[in-house]
Amino acid sequence: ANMPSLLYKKYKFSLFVACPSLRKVPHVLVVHGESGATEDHLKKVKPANWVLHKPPLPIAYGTHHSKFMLLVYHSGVRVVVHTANLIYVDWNNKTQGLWMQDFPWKDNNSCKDSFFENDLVDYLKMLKLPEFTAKLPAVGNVSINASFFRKFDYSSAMVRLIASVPGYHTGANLNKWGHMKLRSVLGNCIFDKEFCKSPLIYQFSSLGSLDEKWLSELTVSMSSGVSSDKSPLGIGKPHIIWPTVEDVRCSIEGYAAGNAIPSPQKNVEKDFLKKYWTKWKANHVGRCRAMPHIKTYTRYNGQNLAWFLLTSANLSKAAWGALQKNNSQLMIRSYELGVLFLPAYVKDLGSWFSCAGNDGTEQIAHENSSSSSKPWSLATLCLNDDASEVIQLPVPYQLPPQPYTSEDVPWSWDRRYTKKDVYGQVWPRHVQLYAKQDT
Ligand SMILES: *[C@@H]1O[C@H](CO)[C@@H](O)[C@H](O)[C@H]1NC(C)=O
Ligand SMILES: *[C@@H]1O[C@H](CO)[C@@H](O)[C@H](O)[C@H]1NC(C)=O
Ligand SMILES: *[C@@H]1O[C@H](CO)[C@@H](O)[C@H](O)[C@H]1NC(C)=O
Ligand SMILES: *[C@@H]1O[C@H](CO)[C@@H](O)[C@H](O)[C@H]1NC(C)=O
Ligand SMILES: *[C@@H]1O[C@H](CO)[C@@H](O)[C@H](O)[C@H]1NC(C)=O
Ligand SMILES: *[C@@H]1O[C@H](CO)[C@@H](O)[C@H](O)[C@H]1NC(C)=O
Ligand SMILES: CC(=O)N[C@H]1CO[C@H](CO)[C@@H](O)[C@@H]1O
Repeated sequence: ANMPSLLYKKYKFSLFVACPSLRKVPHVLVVHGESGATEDHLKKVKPANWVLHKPPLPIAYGTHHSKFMLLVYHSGVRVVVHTANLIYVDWNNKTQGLWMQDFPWKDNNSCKDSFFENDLVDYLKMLKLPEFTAKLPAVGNVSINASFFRKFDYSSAMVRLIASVPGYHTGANLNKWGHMKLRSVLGNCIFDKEFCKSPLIYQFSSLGSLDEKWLSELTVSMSSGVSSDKSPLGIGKPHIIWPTVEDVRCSIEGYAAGNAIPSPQKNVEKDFLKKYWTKWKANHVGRCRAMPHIKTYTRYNGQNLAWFLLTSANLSKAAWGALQKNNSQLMIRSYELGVLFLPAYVKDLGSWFSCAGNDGTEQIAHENSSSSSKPWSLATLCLNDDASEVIQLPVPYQLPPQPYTSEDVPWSWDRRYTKKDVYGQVWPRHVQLYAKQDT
């Protein structure tokens, strides 16, 4: 009865098998990045209630890489941003991240908007969604397009959206996407003094062809923000968390896991990168052997976090964008979507609104104004402090990360590895899991 009416998601075949109930949803809009035989097959086998849409990719080597869902319920909308493809192995054998929050319909005539709403609608507009009409219990026949999503009240949003869309972004759009969006959002935030010059983590599952100049451009964005005395936090030292060959060999999938860590030697084995390598260690959450497909970026001091970003974006110019023309233009190739956790956006909600509640109507989210005025802070699960103003995020790796030793070799997928893995296999190994390998 309270079935979501719409779903936007990067397409993967196994969805048909895994989720037969999706056939009962009146409208499913699938935003995908497939082409060729996979796209043809998809068109052939799709149920009648599915509308397929491939967003424009105006720049070569771009992909639609975002992983998110907008689920429209009788009572509101559920927004889900995650890192896993809709395939078995991604959800069962890897480390992934998922964020979600439910938002109620706005009251009639409410014109309350929010950063979250504007960012979401701006992003959806860039996807050039096909418009269609749906009959929804809450509002009757309604046209479904990007602006439709303004009908929900996102004022309780706990995160900011950080998206990438392909294009040459200039002028007012320079700070709207990619790492320049992150730079501008962080630049408007005040952080605790403990984060002055504190280090950064870049953690992802595919490494683009980088150079030092671009990496410092990205690091300027990641280091953005001011401390309570209004002085800039200053540049943080980046650490790259990346699995070693031994991590992949000994993982629960063996070398096969390397298929989803698709980076060639020429990208991985650059001399200037050596100083950044640190290990994937996740004993505290039991995920050492579940290889990361999650992508996260954060700034930390001890177990405290200035901010935390969960995203689809790899460490690549295609995903984050590269400045051009004397820094007046940001060129981005791909679509990416992430959520940025910031202490300033944590709200003390008296109760959580849930779309899946009995009828959804009684659970309107509201801020609890009577609570203490101590500012919120973010931390890992390892912080030994149960102060109620601390939000502990399930950061999957241990901080601080340990640097590689002289024996550690960063994983690259086009080398030969002859030491047998847990399944007695060597690499290269042909892994046919689905038609087209996605990173
Ligand atoms: C909004 O207006 C519609 C009719 O226009 C009405 O059915 C509905 O109950 C109203 N919703 C609220 C929350 O006031
Ligand atoms: C809603 O749309 C359906 C067809 O899409 C139509 O049959 C129906 O009359 C419409 N209802 C209203 C109230 O416009
Ligand atoms: C988009 O949908 C909204 C509400 O669903 C509707 O009011 C608006 O006219 C539509 N916009 C366009 C450009 O068709
Ligand atoms: C997932 O891991 C399990 C062991 O935990 C293994 O049996 C299975 O083959 C793996 N699946 C894939 C597709 O790698
Ligand atoms: C580049 O931009 C800077 C500051 O924005 C400006 O001072 C400088 O003249 C520009 N250089 C060129 C070559 O346009
Ligand atoms: C608001 O916060 C106070 C103090 O934390 C708590 O005692 C109270 O129960 C909260 N009110 C609601 C409605 O949750
Ligand atoms: C889809 C996507 O953005 N993946 C990128 C991750 O980084 C690699 C570089 O190794 C790119 O080739 C992929 O396109």
